[in-house]
Amino acid sequence: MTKLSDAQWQEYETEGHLVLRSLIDPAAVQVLQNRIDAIMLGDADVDYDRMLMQLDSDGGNYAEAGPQTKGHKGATLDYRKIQDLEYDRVFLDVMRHPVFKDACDRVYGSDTTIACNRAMFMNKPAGKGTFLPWHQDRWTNFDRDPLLTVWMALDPATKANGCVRIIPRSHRMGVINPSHASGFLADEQAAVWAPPEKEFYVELEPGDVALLHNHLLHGSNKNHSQQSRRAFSVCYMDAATVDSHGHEYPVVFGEQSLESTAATRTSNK
Ligand SMILES: O=C(O)CCC(=O)C(=O)O
Repeated sequence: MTKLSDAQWQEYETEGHLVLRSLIDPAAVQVLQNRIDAIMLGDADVDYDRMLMQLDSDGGNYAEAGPQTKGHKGATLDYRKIQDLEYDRVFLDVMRHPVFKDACDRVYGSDTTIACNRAMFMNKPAGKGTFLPWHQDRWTNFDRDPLLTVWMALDPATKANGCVRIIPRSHRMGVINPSHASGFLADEQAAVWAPPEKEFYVELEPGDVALLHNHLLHGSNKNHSQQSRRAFSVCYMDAATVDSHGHEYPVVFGEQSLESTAATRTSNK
């Protein structure tokens, strides 16, 4: 598959999400699984000083997860998040999948150069994992909101192991907490906008991909199972986006090469 159908795109626009089953074939998924495990264990030929690596929390509380800072933090599979994966050729290749280019064309226009806001591994290690509160994927340091995120399952993602949960169609509600620097809802807002009866669990098999509108309300629970929940997620944005911190973002689709920019940012969530 290299392009989405118009019917699929209509579903994405209506619902704020679209699941693409088996987009990545099992052999390619295995390569990504092996690669991320090697990165976690410190065995990969990557520049660790360039990668944000965050250890998981012990008790599942978001505030107790490790610092979101650059560099390897020990040989363990208990990482929660690893960012800056666009600098790894294995992950960059899959980020350039033609379906993701098609989705970017549909969102931003085919002439728009596309940068990577963040390309990250999000993990809920077996029996661990950190609760991620309801939020929208937006940040106040940008002059415009990134609009498209791709979330790829590298393990089965289930309700039991903390798959992403969403409020379908919530991308149409606009920005709910505009003053929060990274889009989190206050508890009172979550009670109103994300009641349990409206939530939907995006259960996926390895190689399935969910396209998510960045304004779609989402979050995820802890992992209550012995199955790890490894995933790779990429946020694509217009490369013309201006960041108030002066950070530059690597180009994924367009003329400027990935290596000619320097991403020095960190991000919350
Ligand atoms: O992988 C997850 O659990 C969700 C990640 C997420 O929502 C985020 O980082 O903004």
